[in-house]
Amino acid sequence: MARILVLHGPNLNLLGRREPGIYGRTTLGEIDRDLARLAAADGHQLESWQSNHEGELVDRIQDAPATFDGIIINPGAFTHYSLALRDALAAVRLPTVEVHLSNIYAREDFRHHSVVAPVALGQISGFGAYGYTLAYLALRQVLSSPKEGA
Ligand code: CA2
Repeated sequence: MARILVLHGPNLNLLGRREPGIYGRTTLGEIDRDLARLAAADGHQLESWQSNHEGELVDRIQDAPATFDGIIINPGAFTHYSLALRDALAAVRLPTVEVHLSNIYAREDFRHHSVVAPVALGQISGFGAYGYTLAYLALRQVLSSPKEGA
């Protein structure tokens, strides 16, 4: 049984209610519910959490190894500049998948760079809410593979 923490960064609580042309019509509640169902069907545990506050996200990442085996994170705008989030993810060393609803490389230049990507296993960008399902499948695969050297 794997335990997965899903973290959503700032403004993602507005999903489905504003800017549907960029971020789609699916609400964060719907994304979290679908992920929880997917994980439960596989016999895994999954908990989702959103915050608009950088320090709260850092706290959740720091606490994660006590309770979780891996992280799925959409850091929102923090993606592009939060060295605090990057350092926290690097420190805990849990397998992490970075998700973006939009294709950040097809948008403004300032969104083309992720400071989180180098400490993530990989990044999924541009598939809307389905990106979270893809991230879950990727993390499930990694967590079910035998550890090298074990
Ligand atoms: O595409 C993504 O998932 C982003 O992480 C979303 C962030 C943005 O700053 C990143 O560059 C890419 C913004 C999240 C804001 O979410 C909203 C949702 C609905 C209405 C307004 C904002």
